[in-house]
Amino acid sequence: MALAVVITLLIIGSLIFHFVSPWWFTPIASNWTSIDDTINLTFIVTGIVFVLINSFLVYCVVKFRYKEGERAHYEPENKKLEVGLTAITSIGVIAMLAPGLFVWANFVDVPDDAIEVEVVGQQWRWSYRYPGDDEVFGSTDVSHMTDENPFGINPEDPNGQDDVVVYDDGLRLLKGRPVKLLLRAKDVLHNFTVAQFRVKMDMVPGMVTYLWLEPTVTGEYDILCEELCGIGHYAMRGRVIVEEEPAYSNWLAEQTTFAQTVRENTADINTGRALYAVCASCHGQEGEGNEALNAPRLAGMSSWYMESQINKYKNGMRGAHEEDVYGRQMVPMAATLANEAAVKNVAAYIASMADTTVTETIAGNIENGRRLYTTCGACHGKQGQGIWSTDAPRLAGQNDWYLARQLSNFKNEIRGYHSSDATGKQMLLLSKMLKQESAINDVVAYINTLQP
Ligand code: HEC
Ligand code: HEC
Ligand SMILES: [Cu+2]
Repeated sequence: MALAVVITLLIIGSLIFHFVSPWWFTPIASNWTSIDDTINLTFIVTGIVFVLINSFLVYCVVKFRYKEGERAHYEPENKKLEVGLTAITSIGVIAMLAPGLFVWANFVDVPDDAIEVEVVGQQWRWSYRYPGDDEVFGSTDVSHMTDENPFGINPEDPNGQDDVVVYDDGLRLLKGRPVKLLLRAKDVLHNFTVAQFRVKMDMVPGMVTYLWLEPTVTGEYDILCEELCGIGHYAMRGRVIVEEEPAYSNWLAEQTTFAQTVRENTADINTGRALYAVCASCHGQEGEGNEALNAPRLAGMSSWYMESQINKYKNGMRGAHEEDVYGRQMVPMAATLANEAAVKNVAAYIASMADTTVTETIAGNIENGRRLYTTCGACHGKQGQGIWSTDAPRLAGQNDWYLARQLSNFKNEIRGYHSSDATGKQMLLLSKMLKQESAINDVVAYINTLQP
């Protein structure tokens, strides 16, 4: 009898939970209400079956419970019952699956007026490409991929010159206009998902997969990777911004084209050397860093990382938090670099500087640090040498006091918190794995032992 009561409570509890649960769909922001309808239909069918079967169980437990002197009746075959159950089950299964086929037919049939946008996934970031004024994408190939050409666009292809490349900003879509997203992966399987759009698709290296949708609500949503794609998988976040005209076209017109990124790449080290004179007062003549002035070593840092950080200071993504005492000092200094060319030139000069040696100031449990660093090495490299394809800078040979301060800045969310700072946000998420106070010192002490 107690069992019957428990099962009854289970049925009632499950129904109540289903209807008042706070974990429900986020408000939909695309045309794909049919996906919600099929999910709801599945809930209805499985819900009815759940209630019927469990109620039947309760009935049996009560009706056929043990009674003195009564014996079970053995009946292995019952044609009528079997035919009936098979028929009802078939109807239920068809009701759940058939509507999905119609939705799928829509899903693979992209409207003719859809805009095409390419999304590229890699461990662990997203970047986007628009076809430009000619509305045709340039061809791509892995053999063209370099740190200056992460999409691998064929430099000889005239269609590729006006392609708009977006690395650091989010994906922008136009409200009310169907869009076909062409999905590519550079390294492993990823999966492009925006919960509010209801559609998702795997990204497979060597293939171009696609999905289409029509954004219906303006706003900003998270892009998630829903394929477990490696150790930093959870840090693979992006954002999509749905806008109306003219904001969308204005934004698109401001972005750099592939041809522009190639042209800007011819950095001039001598001009950079002259610009560095300002920097030397804090970072040192040789770029060796100066602990008394809290300025880290710059010598030998790769130009892509230097550029990204200087631009972050310029755009308010770093050094803007009021508790970021040291970062704030860098903001006016970054502002002395008037344009993109100046940033590239000084970064190229810094990258050309010879390595300097640093003195250790931090002690910690190196064994524990080594254990913690296994995760870090996936992005920063086993020897802390830095890896451009993961956007993770070199750590080996950096001033340890600076590394420790950055780690606590990330942990306290005074660096990497800005909504446009995708790479900073990754590191912010990762820094949370250094839970104990001593973990920062341990991992930094281990980094001190690395020789790239
Ligand atoms: C007034 C002293 C000062 C001057 C001058 C200065 N910096 Fe800095 N810089 C700092 C400090 C302090 C930090 C560390 C910020 C932090 O701890 O968050 C820093 C950090 C940086 C970083 C980040 C390094 C990293 O590993 O992320 C870069 C890049 C940088 N500076 C470049 C420059 C360049 C280029 C110039 C010259 C245009 C310059 N700095 C001039 C004080 C200065
Ligand atoms: C998912 C990839 C990833 C992993 C894993 C990762 N990092 Fe990072 N890390 C980054 C990126 C990207 C940046 C650059 C952030 C930016 O652009 O502001 C960064 C920046 C840093 C910086 C700042 C360096 C500087 O010059 O300012 C430190 C220090 C750092 N990471 C340490 C670590 C440590 C320690 C771990 C392991 C606990 C770790 N990282 C794990 C991606 C990663
Ligand atoms: Cu992924």
